[in-house]
Amino acid sequence: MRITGVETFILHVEVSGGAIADGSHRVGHWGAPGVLIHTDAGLTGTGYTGTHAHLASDRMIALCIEEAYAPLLLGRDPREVRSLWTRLQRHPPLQWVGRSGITHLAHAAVDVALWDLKAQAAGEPLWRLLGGSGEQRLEAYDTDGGWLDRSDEQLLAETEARLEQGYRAVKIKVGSRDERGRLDPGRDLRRVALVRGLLPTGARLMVDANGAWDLATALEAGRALAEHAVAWLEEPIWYDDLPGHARLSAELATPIALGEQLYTLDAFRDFITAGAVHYVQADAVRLAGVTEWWRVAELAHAHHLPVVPHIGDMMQVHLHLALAHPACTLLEHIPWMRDCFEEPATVVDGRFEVPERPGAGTTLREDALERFDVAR
Ligand code: 0YR
Ligand code: MG
Repeated sequence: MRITGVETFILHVEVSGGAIADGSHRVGHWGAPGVLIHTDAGLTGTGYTGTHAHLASDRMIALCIEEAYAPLLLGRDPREVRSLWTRLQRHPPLQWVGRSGITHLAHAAVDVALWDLKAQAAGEPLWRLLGGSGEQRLEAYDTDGGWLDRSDEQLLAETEARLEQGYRAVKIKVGSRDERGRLDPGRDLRRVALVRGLLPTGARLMVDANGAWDLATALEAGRALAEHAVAWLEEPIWYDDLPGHARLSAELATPIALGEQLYTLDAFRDFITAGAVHYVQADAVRLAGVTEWWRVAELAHAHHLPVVPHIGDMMQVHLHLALAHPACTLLEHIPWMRDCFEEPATVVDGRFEVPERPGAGTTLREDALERFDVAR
């Protein structure tokens, strides 16, 4: 099988309610700049990364795929995906301009498309190609609620709705600010208490600051979280602050989760060996695809740390990865991109259905490009 064509797209889909806010971002759309890799076998692989739908940066990712990676892919056998990973990652002029950021996200899209092709060529869903059994019904935790721009009333109504849908694990955002723009952990703790009050015994509550707090706030508010039996505190402080996270991990009773902003296996090695993370939230579309994600998952597993992937792909690929990797027992749920896929990841009674279609779950519906591609 040979690669005969490389074609890019940029999907922008609206988030729930038209806008959401977390501790660092306000987002109206989710972005999925990506790639269709065509072959002489008649199979097409689909891969994409996840962004905040900023058209200028999404165009740079698409351009990187078209101009820099496509020439390295044309004529190659897509099933040699791990060798191609090294070819793209270690291409000297590209290595010079980026081992993270735009080039890395572009590489993620390509690697996912190649794994999609490899699984399609094998006639198997990716989880099976990777050796999973499909018997495990993976638990879902819901992230699409508890955004900072929602009122207390909305927060409570959303929490009730999530419980009715069958979730037994939910995440809410912290990192609130007052009207003068100062951090307001008092509001956060009040909201944590409100949600905890609604949850049945045994249900898990997680909180996510998206890097908004400073160390002093994280230490103080983090100690108060323990009273509400918070299952993890996610990205409390600046993403790259390894010593800060190591200190929080050592001093707080609540476990630390992070990883959605880490681009490389090297970054995860440093956080893991420093004891700076308990829940490893590796994201295959922030790392350079399935290939690098699997390495991080194995690294975490060797340290007996759970992997709870962040889902920059809006679950499609990560559902396969989480079904296949023994470090995963829980996966994040956000439904924003459901309308884009032939077989969207689906939760019933708080557990994911097992996908059956050959490939990585990324095949787009026929009308997806028409409806959501902002580059055409
Ligand atoms: C919006 N999940 C997250 C969204 C979400 C972010 O910035 O990207 O809240 O991906 O932190 O854990
Ligand atoms: Mg997060």
